[in-house]
Amino acid sequence: MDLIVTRSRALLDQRGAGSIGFYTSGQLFLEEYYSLAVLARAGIGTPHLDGNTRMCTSTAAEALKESFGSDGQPGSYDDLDHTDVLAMFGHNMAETQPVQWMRVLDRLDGTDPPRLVCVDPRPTPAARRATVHLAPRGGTNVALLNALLREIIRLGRVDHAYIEKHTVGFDELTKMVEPCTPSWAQDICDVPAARVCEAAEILGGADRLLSTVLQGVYQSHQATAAAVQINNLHLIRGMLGKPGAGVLQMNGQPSAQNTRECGANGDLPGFRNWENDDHVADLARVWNVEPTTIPHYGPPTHAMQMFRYAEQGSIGMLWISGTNPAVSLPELSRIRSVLSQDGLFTVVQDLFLTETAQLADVVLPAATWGEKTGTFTNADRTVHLCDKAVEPPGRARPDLDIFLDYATRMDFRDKDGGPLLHWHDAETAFEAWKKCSAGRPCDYTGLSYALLRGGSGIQWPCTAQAPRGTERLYTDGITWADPDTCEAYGKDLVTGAPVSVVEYRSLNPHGKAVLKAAEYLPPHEEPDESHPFHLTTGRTLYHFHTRTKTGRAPQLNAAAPDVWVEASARDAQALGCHEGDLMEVTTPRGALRARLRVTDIRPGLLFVPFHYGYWDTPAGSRPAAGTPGRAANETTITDWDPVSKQPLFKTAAAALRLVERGDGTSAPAPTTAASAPTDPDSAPATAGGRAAYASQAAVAEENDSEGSAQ
Ligand SMILES: Nc1nc2c(c(=O)[nH]1)N[C@H]1C(S)=C(S)[C@@H](COP(=O)(O)OP(=O)(O)OC[C@H]3O[C@@H](n4cnc5c(=O)[nH]c(N)nc54)[C@H](O)[C@@H]3O)O[C@H]1N2
Ligand SMILES: Nc1nc2c(c(=O)[nH]1)N[C@H]1C(S)=C(S)[C@@H](COP(=O)(O)OP(=O)(O)OC[C@H]3O[C@@H](n4cnc5c(=O)[nH]c(N)nc54)[C@H](O)[C@@H]3O)O[C@H]1N2
Ligand SMILES: [Mo]
Repeated sequence: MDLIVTRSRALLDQRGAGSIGFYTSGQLFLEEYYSLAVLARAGIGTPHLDGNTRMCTSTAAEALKESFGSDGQPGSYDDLDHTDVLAMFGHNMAETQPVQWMRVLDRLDGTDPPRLVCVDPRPTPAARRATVHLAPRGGTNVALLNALLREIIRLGRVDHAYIEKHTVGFDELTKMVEPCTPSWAQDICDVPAARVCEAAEILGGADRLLSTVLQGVYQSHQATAAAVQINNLHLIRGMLGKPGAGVLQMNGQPSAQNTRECGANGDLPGFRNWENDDHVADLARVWNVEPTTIPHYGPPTHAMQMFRYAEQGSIGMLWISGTNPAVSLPELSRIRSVLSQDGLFTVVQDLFLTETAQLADVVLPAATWGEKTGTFTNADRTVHLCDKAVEPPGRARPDLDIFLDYATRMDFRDKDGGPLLHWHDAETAFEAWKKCSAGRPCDYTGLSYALLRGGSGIQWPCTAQAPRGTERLYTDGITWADPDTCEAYGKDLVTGAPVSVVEYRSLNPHGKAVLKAAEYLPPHEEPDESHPFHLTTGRTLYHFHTRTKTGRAPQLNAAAPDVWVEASARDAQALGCHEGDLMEVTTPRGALRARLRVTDIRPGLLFVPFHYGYWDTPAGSRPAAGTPGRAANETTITDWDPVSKQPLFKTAAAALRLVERGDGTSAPAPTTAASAPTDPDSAPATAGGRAAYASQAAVAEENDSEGSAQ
């Protein structure tokens, strides 16, 4: 910590606040993000603070800002119990939110099952249960959504009273989607026009429509444009703010919502608008600093840009907490070279010696949930308290303690000379955050640790007026889109150029929801002769991200011990390849090697899970320059959605070739998931084993023997 403080002081003296950057997570606690945001924005005074939420949910946030003027999930998870049509867009819920999926299975197998519409190019478990499954070409969501909107408008399945009262922009939207016929969409998306019509019938006929949206939408070149069309679907149908009718622009990580609320991403805390001087002044009042202390002369720096600054040398210190960018960022050869530069002082705060930590100058061992206390907020605004259960091992410390220690050593002060971070533990940090959230959409002022200990989660806003929290937003009109209160004035969906306050005022003077239309644009990288496949990447049920935890859980690891590549039977046959063959997947950025799994995936598409870092994990060896590794991100591109700046992990052009015939052993891919083989006999079924069973007695016995060993 001495070394970090010495280096920070030197950089601040010599090169100013812009030479220090912070890249954090969607997996810490609210109290930790808030402390980090205060120390970075008002202590250091740097615009360079973002989360891995940039890879994850920046599109969710941006889509909510575009449509409703502010971040904040309109719907509630409880809507799953009431909906009559559930639509999933680019969301493999059964594998990535299995607890939620159990709730859906209860509905699907219950007395009054909802109809399920699933938009995903892979045969996910949800797709297999869907009433209508649309499997579009990758990167064509906007074309498909525009055709669906067109059909719904054409059929007159719109709520004109709602549109009139609560929205602006319906005429522009109608005009934009008018030429987008189902047969036009068929040509672009390669989905039969009849299926598009069928889906439009179901979506248009729903009494209580619930949509969920995730990475199949967010990680592509028109991410925000597509996510906004799903908001539009709900707005034109008046499907918001009532039981069963809502949009869930989902989050992936457990506390990504908190990263955004606390402004540890590229936004200001409390969904304040960095372009609104009153909002900045209000934040300065909360922190008791001068407004000029808080950088707001331009947009806060997004993560992809921070790595660019580090590459170019203007950022001289990068503090990475709770994320493993040497596996999770696109174009890994570049990221490795950025992180290994002599000129960059890298601090990594993690539970394990990850691929990223191995490249760091200083590693700070952190404690994780269960070893520390704090709150986290779900995608549907539900706040939970997570109490410490055990001591952290060794010298690991809670992230909060690490940040507070740094702030103390740096002697950050407010304008009266008092400590800038005047809290000392999780609960006092929470109390400080409550003051910062007051009067904003994410108002926590009615919450307390005592209240949160009293029962399960409570949804914000929770205030004196709404002491039990708020189940759904926008039950009575749109509340945060007014030009004076909104978090953002929006951006052009094609270029990302900001809409000015003057334009916003004239477009939306009364603070209604904005129906923003977008024309379809083809993906930036399309298959060609040398790279004939479309490559997409994502997740499997049994692993979480870069496997720092799940790779250490024997049962999970055994279910999916190594990387694989999915291809259709048609493509495998054309290449003369079979289940278990060792393949090389190449894009213009790099290559990876993986065993082949033949599935019912859409022909022309390849899928690689992104969980596997360097070879021989957990603390593996780095691929030598030029040799193929196994990480999906060896192949992905440094490119992002112009609005949300979220990278394009889902669309690349790739070549596939055989390296070595398999010996008859199947690919290390689960059979219970989207990776299920077309031929069930080609791979042994993924099954649990003894290690999956635990009894209270056995656990108690184990604890006893550990206790006596200590
Ligand atoms: N088991 C497990 N669960 C997790 C995680 C994990 O690592 N493992 N991570 C968590 C996190 S942080 C996140 S963000 C979520 C992510 O959860 P999801 O978004 O559900 O997961 P992904 O596998 O990234 O992508 C979802 C689907 O997008 C589809 N897709 C690809 N291209 C397109 C396209 O162009 N259009 C459409 N409509 N679909 C497309 C893919 O086929 C894939 O099935 O999961 C969370 N839950
Ligand atoms: N190709 C491809 N790349 C992707 C994606 C994709 O779909 N395809 N998805 C993207 C998405 S949505 C996401 S969210 C990212 C995820 O990418 P990462 O954030 O890099 O993935 P994780 O493995 O979850 O890394 C979290 C790290 O935090 C550590 N950690 C856990 N809890 C704590 C804690 O309490 N404190 C501290 N200090 N550390 C902790 C873990 O050990 C781990 O090393 O990957 C992105 N990258
Ligand atoms: Mo994510």
